[in-house]
Amino acid sequence: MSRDDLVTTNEKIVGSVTQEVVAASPDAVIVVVSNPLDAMCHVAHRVAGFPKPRVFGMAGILDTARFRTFIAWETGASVKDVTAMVLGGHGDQMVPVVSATSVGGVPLTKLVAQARIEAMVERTRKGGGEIVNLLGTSAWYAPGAAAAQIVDAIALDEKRVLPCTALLEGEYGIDDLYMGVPVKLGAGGIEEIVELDLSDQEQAWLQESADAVREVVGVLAA
Ligand code: 2OP
Repeated sequence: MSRDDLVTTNEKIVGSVTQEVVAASPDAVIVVVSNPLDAMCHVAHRVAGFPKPRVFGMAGILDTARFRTFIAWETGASVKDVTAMVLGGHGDQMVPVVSATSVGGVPLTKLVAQARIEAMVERTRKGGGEIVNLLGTSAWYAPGAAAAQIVDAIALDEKRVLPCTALLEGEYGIDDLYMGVPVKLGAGGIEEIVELDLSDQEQAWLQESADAVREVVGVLAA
C-alpha cells in the first residue's frame, strides 16, 4: 500500500476502535499501536476527546530496543547495560539520541567509531522495514513487549521515564504535534514530558522528523 492509502484506511479503523473504547471505558488510558503511529495518535486523541495525558502511542520503546540491541552487538556488552533514547516520529527520520547513549555509564562516542555509530543509527531508523523484509509481516513480539512495559508503568503507577509518542505543545520547540519524546508514566498516563538537552544536530533532526510527521498528519481526512 502507498503511505497515503495506509493513512486513510487506518484512520477509519483507529477512529471506529477508539469510539468503541471510549463507549466501553470512558476513563481508559489509550495507547495507540497502529501505523502511521504519530498520525494515528492524532486520530485517537480527536475521536476520544480525552485529555492528552490519556492518549499516546507506543513506538520509542521499540525503536530504542533496536538501537540498544545493535549497540550491545557492536560493543559485546549486555543489552541491559546499554542506555539509549530514540525520539521523533516513528519513521525513517526518527532521532536516536547519541548524546544520551552510554554503555555501563561510558558515552557511546568513546567506545565506537563515528562511522559505526552512523550505521547503527541508520539501521535503527530502518528497523521496522528490515523486520518486514525478513518476516513478510510486521514485527509482533517486540511491539508487544514494549506495549507491556507501558501497561505495567500505568497499572503499577511506576513513574517510569520511557520514550512514548506524546502530544507536544511547545516542548522541544514543536507545537500541536504527536512525536516520540521521553515521558514519565504513572497511573494517569503521561505525568510529565521530559526535555533532554539535545545537540544542535539532534535538534535539527527532530525538526526534520516533525516536518515528516506533519506531512502525514496532513493526509488525514479529518
Ligand atoms: C515496526 O517498527 C512496523 O512500525 C513497525 O516494527
